[in-house]
Amino acid sequence: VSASQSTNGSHFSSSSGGDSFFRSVLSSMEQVYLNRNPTAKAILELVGSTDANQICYDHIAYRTFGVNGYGIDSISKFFLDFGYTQREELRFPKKKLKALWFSPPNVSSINGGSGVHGPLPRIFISELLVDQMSPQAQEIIRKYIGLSGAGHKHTVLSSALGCLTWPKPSHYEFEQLASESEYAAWTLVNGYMVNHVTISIHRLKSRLKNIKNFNEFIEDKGFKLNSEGGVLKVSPDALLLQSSTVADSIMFEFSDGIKELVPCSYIEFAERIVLPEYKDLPEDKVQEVHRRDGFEVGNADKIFESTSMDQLNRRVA
Ligand code: OOG
Ligand code: NI
Repeated sequence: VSASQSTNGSHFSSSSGGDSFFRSVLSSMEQVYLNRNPTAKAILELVGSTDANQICYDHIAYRTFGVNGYGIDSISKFFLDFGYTQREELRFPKKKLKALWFSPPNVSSINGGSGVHGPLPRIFISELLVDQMSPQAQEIIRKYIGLSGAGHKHTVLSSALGCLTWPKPSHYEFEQLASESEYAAWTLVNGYMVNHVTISIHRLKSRLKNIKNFNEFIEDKGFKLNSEGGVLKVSPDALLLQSSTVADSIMFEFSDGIKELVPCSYIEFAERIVLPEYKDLPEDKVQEVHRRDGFEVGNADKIFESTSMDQLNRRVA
């Protein structure tokens, strides 16, 4: 058994205590996310009421500092313990990032369950390659990680409670990091809080199950979508289509008393097209396993920009 494989996935079923505990933790993380991000909350309510159906999450994403045990592993452990399987790695050399994704165990969800009570989402976790940052940036990151003590052992708790495992930075330190990496600055003030959840567009029931219709609908309602490289991100095989909102901002009080808006989270949308080998399956026989799985570096690279100042300050045309 390779280290990356979960060994206990089969122990959990939808009726077991393990599954209900796991979903309760996800639900707490989701509550923190909804309370801090009014756009995500409004869109989930709007889509839920318009489509009159369950909303399934395609994936949930987190950001981390890849140093001294604070990286991907600090949060992936929890998902591996509850039956997830480690999948492919993605690299973003220019952004100095690495990511891994994890597929969920095969537990049947409560029929018609929505969000964290529906089919379990994939998990996407990235980390900043801290060793590749400038000495100044490394000094700031290592300072807060040092002040966090054993925080790396309790990342899931911090995500579910909605607090940082390290003290608040000064405004100057935040700006220093932001000038080098917006990802680093985001992670310093948002920690392990959910970076985004993604609505599974193809699992909607109305005309919104087509992502082009969906994007149009969302923009007509006045929401701003991330336009980096075009609103719709399309994988080279044309089977994974993604889009996302521009992140909300939240008032943050820095350690020196300065209060300023900082980017928090966004919401993403993903349509997974049926694989060529299953294209003749009748529509009512098509399941998630028949569709394009995984992620795409080219799409992800642009979705990361959903929290960038360029996107936040953009005016809607
Ligand atoms: C993650 C961006 C990538 C995807 O689905 O490819 C992504 C992030 O902003 O942390 O979400
Ligand atoms: Ni995503």
